[in-house]
Amino acid sequence: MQKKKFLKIGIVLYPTFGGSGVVATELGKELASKGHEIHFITYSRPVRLGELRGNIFFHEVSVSEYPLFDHTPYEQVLTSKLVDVVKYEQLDLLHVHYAIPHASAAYMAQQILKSQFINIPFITTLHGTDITLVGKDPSFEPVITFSINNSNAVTTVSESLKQDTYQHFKITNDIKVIPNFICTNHYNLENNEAYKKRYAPNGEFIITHISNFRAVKRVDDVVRVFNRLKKVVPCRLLFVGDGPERIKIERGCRDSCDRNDVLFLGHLESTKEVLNISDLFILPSETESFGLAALEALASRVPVITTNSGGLPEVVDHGVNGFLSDVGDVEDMTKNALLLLEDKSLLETFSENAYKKALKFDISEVLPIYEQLYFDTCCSMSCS
Ligand code: GMT
Repeated sequence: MQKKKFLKIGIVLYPTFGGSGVVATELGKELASKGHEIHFITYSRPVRLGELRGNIFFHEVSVSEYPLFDHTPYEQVLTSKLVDVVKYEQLDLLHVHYAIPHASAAYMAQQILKSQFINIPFITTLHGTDITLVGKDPSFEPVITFSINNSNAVTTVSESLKQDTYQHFKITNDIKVIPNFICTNHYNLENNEAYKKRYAPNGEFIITHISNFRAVKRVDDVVRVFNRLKKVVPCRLLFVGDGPERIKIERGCRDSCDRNDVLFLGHLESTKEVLNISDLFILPSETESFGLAALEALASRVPVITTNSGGLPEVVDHGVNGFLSDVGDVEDMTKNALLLLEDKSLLETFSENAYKKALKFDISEVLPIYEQLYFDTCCSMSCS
């Protein structure tokens, strides 16, 4: 096969506020700006998609309810959609984000297309919870193992997730680490004192946490650290995002915190503006395959107080652009946060270091690695 300059790529993703959906959407947008044709395939329009351009398409997987089914078979509808889109849009490659059900649907679609003499490779990117949480449920294990081993290429977003995958499953396929990335130039915002004043009218420090409020994020540790900080330095806490734990945390804050000190901003389409006015970011997660939110904070020059679990030490350097503590050690997190909040020049140094670290994950570094993998995978499929 003659090497094409541009590929037609189908991207399968969860379209909501989770990091995997954000990474998949931003990747597709960047690939499109390089000239590739991108087809997003999922059940609703990805939140970060923005306006469609000439070479970006969205194919909705719409699942209708049948009275016979207690559970709607999304995977089968997705599989049929993949077959349809690959055939009629003449895609070169599928890139699926998250093992379940995307990799297994891609495998099934690949087999159906093969029976029609169409060969399409698929790449699976593992994002974390598909391996560390969902994957540990034995009822999914055979499907996850099979889909990883039968992907034409597999990537993980950190070295830690690669090791976890080998540890939890019987993997015979190679796994390539391609870290999450960020468009750092999107985070170079001007100082916005007026916006900062809205939340910190008396020059208080702004401490921020952004997540989907799942139990794994340990959001109550954020409140514990904040309440300790509050006794020593003037500060305000901004929560961005929403999810299962939010109501509990919000009610807890009404009892334990001053009404003006803690604000819940809910889901925001863009978090850059809030990070731009933040002094410190707290992410006390139980586990995190990478921690995209931490990288977004670093790109905004905000040092990160986090844990030493999963892939977080690959993103945050202890004592350089943030601090790593044991999971649940709120005393240590508080001590580390105070080291920065009580020393203006140290905070400034960490802030500059944060941006330097984020540059290592700039899209310009990571996109060529994905492109090379796409071409290699297409080539090895057509040569086999
Ligand atoms: O963290 C979440 O709850 C969402 C989850 C997802 O599937 O979108 O995020 C995972 O993928 C992100 C993008 O690769 C990573 O930055 C997150 O660390 C990872 N979450 C966990 O491992 C808990």
